[in-house]
Amino acid sequence: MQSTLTSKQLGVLIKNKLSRHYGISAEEADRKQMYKTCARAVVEILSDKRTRYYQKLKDQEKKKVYYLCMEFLVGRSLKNNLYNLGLEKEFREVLKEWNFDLEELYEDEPDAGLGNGGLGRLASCFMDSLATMEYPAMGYSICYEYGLFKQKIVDGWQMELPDIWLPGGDVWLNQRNDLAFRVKFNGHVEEIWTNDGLKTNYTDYDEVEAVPYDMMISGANSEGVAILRLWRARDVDKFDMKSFAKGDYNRAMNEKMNAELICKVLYPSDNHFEGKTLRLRQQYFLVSASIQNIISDHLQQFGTLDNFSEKIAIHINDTHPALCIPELMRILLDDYHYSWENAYNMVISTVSYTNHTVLSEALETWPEELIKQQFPRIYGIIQGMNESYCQEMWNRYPGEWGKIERMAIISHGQIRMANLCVIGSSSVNGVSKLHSDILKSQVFSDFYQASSEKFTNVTNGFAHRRWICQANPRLTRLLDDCIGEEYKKDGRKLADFKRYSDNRSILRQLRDIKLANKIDFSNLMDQKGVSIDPHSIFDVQAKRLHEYKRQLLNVLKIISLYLDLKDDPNLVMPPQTFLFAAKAAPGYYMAKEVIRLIWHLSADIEKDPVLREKIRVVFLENYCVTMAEALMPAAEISEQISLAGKEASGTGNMKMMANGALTIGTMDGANVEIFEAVGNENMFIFGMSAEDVERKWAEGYEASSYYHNKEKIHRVVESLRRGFNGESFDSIYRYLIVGDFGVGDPYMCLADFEDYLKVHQQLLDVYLDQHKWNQMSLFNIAGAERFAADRSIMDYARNIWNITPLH
Ligand code: 26V
Repeated sequence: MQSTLTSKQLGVLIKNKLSRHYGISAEEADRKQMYKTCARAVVEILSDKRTRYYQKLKDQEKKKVYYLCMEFLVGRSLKNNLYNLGLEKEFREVLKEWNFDLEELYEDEPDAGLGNGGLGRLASCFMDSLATMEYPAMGYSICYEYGLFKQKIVDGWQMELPDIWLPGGDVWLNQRNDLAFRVKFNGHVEEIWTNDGLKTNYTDYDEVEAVPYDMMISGANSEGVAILRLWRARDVDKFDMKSFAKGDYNRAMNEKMNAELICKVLYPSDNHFEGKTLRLRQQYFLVSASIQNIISDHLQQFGTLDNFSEKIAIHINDTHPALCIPELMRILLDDYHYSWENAYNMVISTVSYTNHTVLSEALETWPEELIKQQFPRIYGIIQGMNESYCQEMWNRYPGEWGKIERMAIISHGQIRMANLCVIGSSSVNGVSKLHSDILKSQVFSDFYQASSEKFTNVTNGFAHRRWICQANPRLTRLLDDCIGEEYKKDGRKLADFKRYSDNRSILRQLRDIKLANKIDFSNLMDQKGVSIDPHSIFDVQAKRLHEYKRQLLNVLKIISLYLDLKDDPNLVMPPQTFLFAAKAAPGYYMAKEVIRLIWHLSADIEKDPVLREKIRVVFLENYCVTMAEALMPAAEISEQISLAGKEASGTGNMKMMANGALTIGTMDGANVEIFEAVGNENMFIFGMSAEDVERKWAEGYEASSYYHNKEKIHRVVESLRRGFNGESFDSIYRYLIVGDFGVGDPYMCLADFEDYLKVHQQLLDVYLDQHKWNQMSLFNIAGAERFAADRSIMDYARNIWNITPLH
């Protein structure tokens, strides 16, 4: 329910907090103090709400879901919680009395950037839906001291700076010392025979303490509150008093593990696996603390674990929390003495797994030796699972060594986390129809043959209240007027907006809204010293920088326009601004080269007053959730141009369509379902399909043949060697034509180039017909109906977790 606090009560609450924390009055507070105080007031309101909600859930003994994820890309919390609590108006009024502007206070909050991109933002959108729809749920992750790095571009080079979010972000965290658990690493395991059979004895281990910090997320207009529990590591006090008494302070401290290191920083790489020991320790730390917490909660409520899988669903978001499978086994076996078979069945029926990528370089495999050294008992359990599964498959497929080898958890000294997840869970899903099909037919084809019932699809979604209602208030007002407010609770109602597709006044309003949002965005960028013409077309590619996402293909298209204009400065072309926003993983050379290319191309164009009138390139530094919230409402063209078969889903594509942008894209990930939703006439599809791509590889792809035979391609690629703004890009030229295997770039930019250019031109032609464009835009907003995260969560709840909401 919406909170029923009056402005007056709120005023008292804020004044009390100011006095308690700072000993000052409202008139004396500065903006930072006021932001923190408002946040503290919201936390108090949320705590009360949570207490009531959790009591009800407990009384009903409802089944709960625990969502484990190494990343939650939360962004800001104040605005979202005030919106969801229905308290924005009251806060605004109270603050105004003291001459504070709520919108300005929002700007004082740092983003909680505890994630890399799609995976972590999805997890955060899901928390919002779980709370809003009142599903019993809790998220678990790590409280990184530094989130995803801050990006600075210096002369085209990406620099990474630490993201110091806790001063300012910490007000949302509620430390729970009462719920600390110990996590054990290293040491030795012995098996000993006792009267009760074989027992394991774990000795010489190192310990750290895991302390939870809870972040509460209010449901929108509901009684629900979701808790995101973030673990921090703390040294277990093993202070050696004897050494200290002798004056040997160093030795006295030696026993410490330096636990804080575990939670120091989020690994900044997405879709690329690096086998770093600290990362593995982070993963086990998350998993062990969370599973211990889940078990102790369950025992407190039910006094037995016999009904564990009836009452609990554990979801692992990608393979990163995969060790929760052997960890749960370990506790059931060693601490609660279940038989191997019973424990195994309990684990499988509790756990479900989502895969988020098919890129082979992203698949996690850890050396057996490392797992053995770090978590010897867990290693033993993985071995046991591997043996029993291989045996089972051997009985089913006698003699099929190759197949069994592919399905094994352990192979060639490596532990394959994806196989562990498939074997150790009852459900495996991809994140779009196409992606789930590829999982079945390629990545997990053997498993699909063996256990087809495990495999399913849940297409991703986005928190539409955040990404439409909060980010785009102008569009929200128009929607409210046209279709009422029901769509806020039920995203599917957005489809009603289609009724207005022939209403000229509404279409004009849509255009005005887009322009106003573009002006807002330009003003925002102006403050950062970036000038953007709000009357040019905003063509946006905003996502992590990765070869498979093909920002380079977009650049090649722009270079082609650039060369056309150099040849004929009088060429008629509507003015376009190409906006790029992307962070590259710090060690990813080619991604950083592409940023450098974008930057120098931009500088080159800026120097030419004729060119600048028609095409401009802007690299938006430090893309983050907060910037996305300003950018999505201003986007007119949404670039979703990954090589087909590679982008698992994409979610930026959904956010931009919902804000009225038209997609130019390939038939990849959720683009396929966007296409189903809006039809060919409301989208610009180009390039090879996933099947075409497979065929092309089988036939033999050679980038150089495009380069030699296609004049336009040749011209564009050549220009890379000559360079831009005085910088040559020979590295990219070689990447495109030669690549690592002599056949050119593995993501086939050149193969899709001509079609891309052609379709981009068609798009520009349509843009000139504003009526038609606005109509298409409207169909996209309405078509976003099926991409509300609420719908994804309902799919998970019904088909995978088997949970029901409070009401
Ligand atoms: C892998 C690794 C390897 C170890 C270091 C840290 C790290 C972080 C992330 C990953 C895998 C990331 C996979 C991912 O983000 N996939 C994206 O998931 C989105 C939500 O499902 C989806 O929309 C995107 O298409 C997909 O690329």
